[in-house]
Amino acid sequence: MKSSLVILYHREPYDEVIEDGRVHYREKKSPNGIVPTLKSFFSGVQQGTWIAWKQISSKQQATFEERIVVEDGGNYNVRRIPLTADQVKHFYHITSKESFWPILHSFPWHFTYETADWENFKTINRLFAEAACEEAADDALIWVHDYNLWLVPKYIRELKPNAKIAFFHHTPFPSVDIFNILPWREAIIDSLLCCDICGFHIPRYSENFVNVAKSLRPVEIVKKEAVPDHLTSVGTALAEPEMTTQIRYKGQLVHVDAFPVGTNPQQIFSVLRRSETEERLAKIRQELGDRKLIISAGRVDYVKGTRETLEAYGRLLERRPDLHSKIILLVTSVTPAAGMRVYKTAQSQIEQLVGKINGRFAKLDWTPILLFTQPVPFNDLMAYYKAADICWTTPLRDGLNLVAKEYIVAQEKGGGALVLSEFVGAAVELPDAIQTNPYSIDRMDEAIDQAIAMSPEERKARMEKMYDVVTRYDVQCWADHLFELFQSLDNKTPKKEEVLTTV
Ligand code: GDG
Repeated sequence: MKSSLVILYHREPYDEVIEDGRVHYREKKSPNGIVPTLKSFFSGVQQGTWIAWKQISSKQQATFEERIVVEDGGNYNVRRIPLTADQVKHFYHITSKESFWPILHSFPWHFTYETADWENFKTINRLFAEAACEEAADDALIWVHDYNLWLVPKYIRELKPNAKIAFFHHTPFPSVDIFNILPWREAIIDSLLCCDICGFHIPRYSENFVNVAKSLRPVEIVKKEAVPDHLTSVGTALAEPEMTTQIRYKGQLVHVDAFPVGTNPQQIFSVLRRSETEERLAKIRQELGDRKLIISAGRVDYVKGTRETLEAYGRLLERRPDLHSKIILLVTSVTPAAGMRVYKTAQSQIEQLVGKINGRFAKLDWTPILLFTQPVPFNDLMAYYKAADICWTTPLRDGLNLVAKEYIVAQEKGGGALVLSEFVGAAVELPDAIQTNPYSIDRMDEAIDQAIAMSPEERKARMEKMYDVVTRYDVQCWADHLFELFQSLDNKTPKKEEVLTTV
């Protein structure tokens, strides 16, 4: 049976573990904001397929299963594209992470061209497109995720000219001056201009995309709109007053849209209600005693600004001896995938800095920073979010930042405070966070001081407003928006109820 929904995301939705000679599929351990979001999207699908790569050795080729069925909250096939270790290294670890990632996050000085393998990238993107066309029903929704699969829309369009293709960028999309550093910019933009829908988290990114497209190709601007009321339109670093919502190129109408990913509040509530989470939370609170907990969670990555956060914490302890023994900073800084040389420097800088600060301030009964470099189980993470007085999430650049939204949900209108970078997509949705500029020592210091000093009344008032936003614009709302957009394309598109019952 062909699928009515085909999702292409390069990583598999589970970890494959071999125990007692048998293969088991387990919840992914490494932190990743995208996999759980897309998994929840499948929860009500009648027939869906997820397409990902799978690294296999030559010995495994003979017994490799291309398609497997996953039953974790939704029934769907996973179609696996077998790749060699060398292909994975050059596609993901090098070309994606050392060439595209720095450009997407406006770190052009990290961009490397010489090691990129564009031919391998094209080959793998073509394999994904071919698999999608084999799996998709004629009227299927084919939804491609993230920059690793930038060329897939073009290849699908060649193989299946009438396919309905949506693309969503989970990262920022940089300004035209930065994006055009990529020597492959025309091929990427030509592919994105083959989509029916090209989605981004926020209007700044979608406008950046339109400006890049305009700079490289004679695209026609068909429609512009004011940004939706719930997104900040003026006065902050990523605010944008209006957005282009339709462009046309070579007869293809592309709907350009900005709809930030939401988190899954129901999942967080159900985790918080589990007895083991309640016990964990009680234990954390008991161990904390009178101490305040600040949490900073995320993957190891220079864009996440963990070094800048640690430096700000060091300065805080330096100028506020009154806080010694009274606060603890819990940092999760977990390597997302093994073997990425790009993260080695970031990780060792973090470890050194933690050692330096703890070495300078620790007492026998107080360690100022707790650093976890192994993934914290999701239950425990939610208990930490709930227990934390402050969530400090100040990336130098981040597409959205789900950590901020998860913290708000886990607080359940409690009295926590959120210190948030102005340079993450979520800042446009959360004007009630304490917003700060992680590039500025003064702004970072002021923000953490403000969070520590904020009255319980003000914390609660701000948290309530943010909770309303995050629970209203949740992952369900995100999925609904895409389906509404899809339905508006033409009436041949399957109705949402025909593809999904619930998300
Ligand atoms: C990409 C974009 C965009 C963190 N530490 C642990 C752990 N986490 C979880 C968090 C959160 C996820 O990892 C991180 O999500 P983010 O959104 O913050 O960032 P990315 O993974 O970089 O995601 C990002 C996102 O896509 C969605 O579009 O927001 O901008 O870069 O869910 O809670 N989870 C566990 N243990 C940990 O130690 N279990």
